[in-house]
Amino acid sequence: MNYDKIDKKARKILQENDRGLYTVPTKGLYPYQWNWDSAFAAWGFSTHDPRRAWAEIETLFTGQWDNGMVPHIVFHKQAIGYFPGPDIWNVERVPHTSGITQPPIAATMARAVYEADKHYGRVHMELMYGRLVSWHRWFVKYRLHEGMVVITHPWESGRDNAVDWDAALANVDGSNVGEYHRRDIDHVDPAMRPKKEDYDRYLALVQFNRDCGYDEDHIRDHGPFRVADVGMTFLFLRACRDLLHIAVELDHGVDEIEGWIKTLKQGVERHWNPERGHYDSVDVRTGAFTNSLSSASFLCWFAGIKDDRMLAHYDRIVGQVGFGIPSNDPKDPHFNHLRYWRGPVWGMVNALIGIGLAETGHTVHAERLRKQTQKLIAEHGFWEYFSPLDGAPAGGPQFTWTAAIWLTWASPHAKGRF
Ligand code: 9WN
Repeated sequence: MNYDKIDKKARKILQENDRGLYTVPTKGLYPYQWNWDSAFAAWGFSTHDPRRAWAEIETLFTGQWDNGMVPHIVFHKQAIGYFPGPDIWNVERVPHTSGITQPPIAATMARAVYEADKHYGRVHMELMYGRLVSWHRWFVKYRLHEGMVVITHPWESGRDNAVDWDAALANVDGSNVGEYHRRDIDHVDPAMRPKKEDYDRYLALVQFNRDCGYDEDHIRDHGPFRVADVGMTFLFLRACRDLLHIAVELDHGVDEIEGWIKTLKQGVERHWNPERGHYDSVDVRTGAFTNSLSSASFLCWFAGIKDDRMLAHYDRIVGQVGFGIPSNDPKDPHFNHLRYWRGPVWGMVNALIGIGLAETGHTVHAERLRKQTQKLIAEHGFWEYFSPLDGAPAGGPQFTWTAAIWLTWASPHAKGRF
């Protein structure tokens, strides 16, 4: 295998998806700037172009709202290929944005970019610090429920049609959203995307949030969908730890962030589903566990939780499939190897799980996961996601975050850690 050639290809993908000061996740399917995709892109750029890496993060924060929220999409310019666009979200600010957020990994990736080149990065880190703190404050103020991070729309999780949301979504009425034209299935096989009944409900939730003027207090009290997402809690805990590290480095006070970490650790305990013996999401409106063992449950190590109880699940699953941790347990009755977040394996989730495993001392597991992901991408290409059964490519091609994690973690030439 010619890994130099694959490294080159990965850099070329970042370059081709680069719109100057931000990258799109992939041409056609996703023509705007997405929140956590950009954080991964910055990490990818940090391997060869720190200046561009900082620009990516700074451009993302041009979309930050006055209340601190960083939206899941920033619509820097009108594009026709994606629905719902800025006209549907109807957020009155420039640049236009969506009205919901996404996994807060920017602090983690900003730290990674900073560590890659501290001398150049110092002033950028100083400029970003306050904005990162204000986004984290927004989460703490509006989105913590007993220390767990709550999402008000499946798109916020970044795992749109995961089994975790099934029961909660069943209570959302999607029958009155009117006619609309989905653009995603103009680009990708519908069998690899969420179903129409999911989309109707996604739109109903967009309309609810928009029609109350994105009033978080109102959404908390009356919103039809509120789920504590185990993935968001782990990623936010990790991001708070990274923010704490940055605070020390820049000589800022740490008490507030330490308080958040303490609260989130209590939340992590509430995510433990004792009946099924794994970390799980919780439907806040009913108090019920979602009974979903997804790849997000394995982000515990990335959050710094030293918990060997998840290892037996891990070994069983990777023993069953060949390319890391799939987005849904292969033995779950809803498992579907190609349908998006209900079975496929995602390279960048493997990367986070692998880094977590290595950091918590599970080095053999970590190395095996890295090698499996390396083989997956080297043999099948830089796709959005893949079948965990045979590695078949799925979703969009030439994907930014798959290229980014290749350069930072999966390539034999990569650092393989932060
Ligand atoms: C909705 C861009 C995004 C990712 C998400 C992924 C998918 C969007 C969609 O694509 O979601 O945000 O329209 O399907 O689920 O994680 O950020 O790559």
